[in-house]
Amino acid sequence: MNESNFKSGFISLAGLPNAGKSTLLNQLAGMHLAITSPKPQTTRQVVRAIIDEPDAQMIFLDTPGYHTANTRLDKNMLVSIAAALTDADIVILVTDASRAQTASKLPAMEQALLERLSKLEKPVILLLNKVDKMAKEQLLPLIVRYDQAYPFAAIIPLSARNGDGLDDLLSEIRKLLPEGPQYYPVDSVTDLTEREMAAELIREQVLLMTHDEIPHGSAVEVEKFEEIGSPDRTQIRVSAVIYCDKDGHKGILIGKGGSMLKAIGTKARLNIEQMAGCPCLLELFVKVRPGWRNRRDILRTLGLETRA
Ligand SMILES: Nc1nc2c(ncn2[C@@H]2O[C@H](COP(=O)(O)OP(=O)(O)OP(=O)(O)O)[C@@H](O)[C@H]2O)c(=O)[nH]1
Ligand SMILES: [Mg+2]
Repeated sequence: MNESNFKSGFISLAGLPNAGKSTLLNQLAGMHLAITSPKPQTTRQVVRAIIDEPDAQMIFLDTPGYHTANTRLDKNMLVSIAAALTDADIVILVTDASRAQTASKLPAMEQALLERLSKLEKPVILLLNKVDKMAKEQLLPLIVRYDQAYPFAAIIPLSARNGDGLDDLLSEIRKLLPEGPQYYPVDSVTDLTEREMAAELIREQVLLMTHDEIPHGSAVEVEKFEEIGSPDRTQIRVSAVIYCDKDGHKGILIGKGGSMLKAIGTKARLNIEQMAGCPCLLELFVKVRPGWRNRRDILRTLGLETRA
């Protein structure tokens, strides 16, 4: 094939927290690369999924939900969104259509995001996500409302959860994708390391199993990631710390007689084993680090300090 016919590009998924961006990334990748949960602000870092086609390479970037910044962590998240938008060839704005149908106006933060996007002058595809949760006749007024709000390159109803509409999205992207090189070797799935994925899989269980302030106030650091057996590893040994904001949170995360930590560990271990393809021995600890979301040193250790 003539190399100049090869198409490639960076496609950033943007939108409000909980819109379904990470669910979409996983659906595109065909595997659980990015953690997802019903709690807003699940994603804290950009996660990439690389999709190869015979004559194209698409690099999807899942970004944190666009929100108001209160902590240094929030500000870092906004910086990483801004970078993903600046670097993008195509932007996909993901919106929860099942929620949007009840409002007559676009949410203020979504409006603010669109204003930002208009300055970047890139093609923006609107995804009306979660259509599995709504009646078809509710779609048309929504399409009209968004069409009036922004000159989208396309508006596509989709269910990130069951994959309906995915082919329409991919064919729209192929039309917009510029000619370009193969940025990553074929079959690179993501740029996350297994160690980073293990930390995220543990945090996912914290998000799913705890409530109130704890999900947002927790972070996970993998301190040890050992591979046993060479050249074919037979086991991995992971030792990780869950950081939390307050003593009270530590008590809840450990649970009565250690029950909560055990439940988090059991589920996370199964997911880590699936990711790694071998048995995993998982050790979990909980440490209190008050105000860690504003501490540059801790954020750096966690890989969440994006700013210079
Ligand atoms: N019914 C339905 N639920 C969905 C769909 N897509 C996502 N969800 C659910 O919506 C919730 C949020 O999904 P995420 O993918 O974590 O959302 P996100 O946009 O990445 O959220 P942040 O990382 O917080 O910005 C999860 O409970 C998903 O299972 C969909 O198409 N249909
Ligand atoms: Mg997410």
